[in-house]
Amino acid sequence: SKDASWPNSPCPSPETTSPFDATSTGKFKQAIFRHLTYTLARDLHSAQPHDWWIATSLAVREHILSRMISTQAVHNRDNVRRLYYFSLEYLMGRLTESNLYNTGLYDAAREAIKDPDIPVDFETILNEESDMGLGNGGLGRLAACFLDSLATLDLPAIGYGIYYEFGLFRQAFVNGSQVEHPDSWMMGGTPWGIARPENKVTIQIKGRVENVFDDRGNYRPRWVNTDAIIGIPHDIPVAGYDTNTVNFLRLWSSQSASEFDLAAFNSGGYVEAVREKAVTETISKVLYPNDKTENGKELRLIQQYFFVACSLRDIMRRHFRNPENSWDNFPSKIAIQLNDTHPAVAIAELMRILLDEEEMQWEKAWGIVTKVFAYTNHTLLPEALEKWSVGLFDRVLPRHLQIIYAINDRLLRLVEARWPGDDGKKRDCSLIEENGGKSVRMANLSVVASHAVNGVAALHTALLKKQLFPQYDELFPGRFQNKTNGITPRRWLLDCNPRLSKLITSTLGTDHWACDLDLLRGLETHADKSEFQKAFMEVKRDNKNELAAIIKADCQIEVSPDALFDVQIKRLHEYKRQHLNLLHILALYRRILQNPNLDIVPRVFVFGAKAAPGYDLAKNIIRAINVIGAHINADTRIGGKIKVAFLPNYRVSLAEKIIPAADLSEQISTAGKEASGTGNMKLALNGALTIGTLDGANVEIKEEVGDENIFIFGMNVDEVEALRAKGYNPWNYYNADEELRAIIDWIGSDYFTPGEHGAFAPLHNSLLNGGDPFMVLADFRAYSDAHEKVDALYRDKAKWARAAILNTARVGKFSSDRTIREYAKDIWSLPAIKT
Ligand code: B1H
Repeated sequence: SKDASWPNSPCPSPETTSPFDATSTGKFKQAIFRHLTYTLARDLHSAQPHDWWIATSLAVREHILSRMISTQAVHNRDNVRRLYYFSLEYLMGRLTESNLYNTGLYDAAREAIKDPDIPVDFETILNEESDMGLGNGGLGRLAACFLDSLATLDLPAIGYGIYYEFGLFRQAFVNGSQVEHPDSWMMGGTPWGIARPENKVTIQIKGRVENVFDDRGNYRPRWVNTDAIIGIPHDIPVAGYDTNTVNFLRLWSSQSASEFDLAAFNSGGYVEAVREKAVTETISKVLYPNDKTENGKELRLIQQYFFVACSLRDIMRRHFRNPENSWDNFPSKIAIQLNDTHPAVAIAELMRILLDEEEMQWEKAWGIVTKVFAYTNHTLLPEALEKWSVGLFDRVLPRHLQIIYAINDRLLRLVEARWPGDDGKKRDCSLIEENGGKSVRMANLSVVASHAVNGVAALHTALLKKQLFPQYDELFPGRFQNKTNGITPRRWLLDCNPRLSKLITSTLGTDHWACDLDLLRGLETHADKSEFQKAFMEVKRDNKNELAAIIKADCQIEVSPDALFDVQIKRLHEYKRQHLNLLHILALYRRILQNPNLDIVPRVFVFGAKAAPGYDLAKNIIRAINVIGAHINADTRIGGKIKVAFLPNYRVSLAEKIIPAADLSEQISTAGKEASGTGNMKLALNGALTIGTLDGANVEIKEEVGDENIFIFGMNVDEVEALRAKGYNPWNYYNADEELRAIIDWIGSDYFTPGEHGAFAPLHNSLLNGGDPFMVLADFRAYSDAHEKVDALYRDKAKWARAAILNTARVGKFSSDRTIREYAKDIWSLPAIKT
């Protein structure tokens, strides 16, 4: 059945313990058995590992739900200001383990499960959980980290999004090629999603707008002949770390509003009637898997509108059920953050509600809207800037299109007043793009309707102001600001790296660093002590052994923990330049073949990456890494000096295994293209050194860790632009560099795919005749030189250990707690509420 939420127990059983005295192992054990029996109807013999996972989750859920009820009771009673985070993506990963850590029940649960009656171990139980993978990459994971920090900082907040039945596809490799499988993460039920049918909402799409006289004789637009869709909320509790605050993530699933079309049904059209219903229910079926590019798909626009319309209704219901509230205090109680432009249609929807339903004057409505919304931009890549053709928009949301035109009229009057007669400025500012078929520019709408617009790293924000929106920066001075991204230290150190966490806690004499990450600076004084270096690198070695076992199981490749683990884990994109990494691997391979005695540090190149299913070049790069990697791994002539392991199905729970084991973090995007990156922060925090360009947050990581503890190479933004302006020609680099030429020719040959000519033609072509848009060839030599410095430093065990320790010690800035404090102060004006 579609609704896979675990039912709530109808009433608490008599043994239900109060949340605050049940931390003991014995009581936790009782709760597990109680749920096994009375919720799952299993006994010790029939219980499967999955049942033990659910029972364990329900045991911790009890504690979280009672805290959630009291948190929400206080927030509601005190009519507090709340943040509403609107995002089409939340990459939550697994929830049971992080909830155990955040509630302080981890040890009790682990002990409880040692009971001889429980035939499975703790790790097996936790591994039963499917990742909640309702996002593509960094943008979705950022939303998840933010939820953790919001709750931990006692900030009243609710996340809104879609309860996708299928999250990001599961990736498998067949002959080195990516194959996608559906991610049916809800199968078998999830204890973490709580259906709230009582809060269902009905919204409308499509139809047309007619103008009618209202009962006061005013000519008014009326949206008619619409299709109705029902949204059902599902709440995922979000427990803060070491605090009573429990916020929640409210995700909508769609349901058909019309019962079966009875006419069709009665005339024998049973299947047609059911199918009609199924179409409406496809809205929340599946996450679009195209990180960065999804343009022109009607279902995607309907998804966006569906969830923001449901969420705004839900916010209004909550606001107006308190008799003290009105539209006048709406902006003082409600802040909405738009996670990129994906939910930006909320701007037009709130205007529609105020103008058409509340019959408010334009200026008053616009005043409310601009006080409520703020917008985060996550990318400058032109193909990722959302545009909707006016024709499609008009078909799905005709009234909203009219409102956008009305916003645009007023905007263009403002532009005319500021720059009289300047048509260029009007073209730049307009919400409508006119070249070749009109389209709505969602980023422009978001900037114009928000009181604050932020980029996600210092460099990105500077480029946002200078390159993407210079006209708006002039028109709305002070609206743009920076909020450098962060990561939650709970999941990305405390939970995923227990060995390092233990070492840090015993060294600092406190575990408080998990909510005050700057305390890690206290490790600096230990960075030169050989005892501490030894302990730190022993942790790394143990983590590498664990990863080696996963590589063995998932890739059938043997790797040694003595090798340097060189890691690139992120979505596959040309701009992220996994192919630059591949060129370096081929260069090393060739150098060893030419000189079998070549003295290099043994390396394991670890990859994790999904490609958008329709992105052919990205898929070709995956195949090239897999096929060339397999060839290298099998070549006995090189004595195992280099190995390539591409782990399939990269996801949050796999990242939690790879990151603690990494020595080197590859952050090698073309300067100016990666807005921030967050994997770079996770890897540095866990003691990996970065090899990277001056892009995104790498710039700030370098400032924090110091130049000697990071390997920066290649062109900076100015140099990239200068080369582009001069006219970039990859052939110049190809012709001038013998080694580079040989490697690229190798890729172009059928050497690695005997009998299959042109197997890597898309990759080969993109590097040469395709013009190498991300300047891989231009940065190759600098990249290779930087790797030689990596090799040299790694040979000096003490120096490497020191640098690794200083990375961990100095990246406290990148805690999402710091990021969220800045949003709360500078954008949301949001006070914390202890409950
Ligand atoms: C980021 C996206 C993105 N930027 C469109 N933009 C999508 C755009 O499904 N879509 O249509 C999905 C995702 N994702 C990433 O955001 C940046 O590339 C990273 O550099 C950044 O760290 C991350 C979080 O800010």
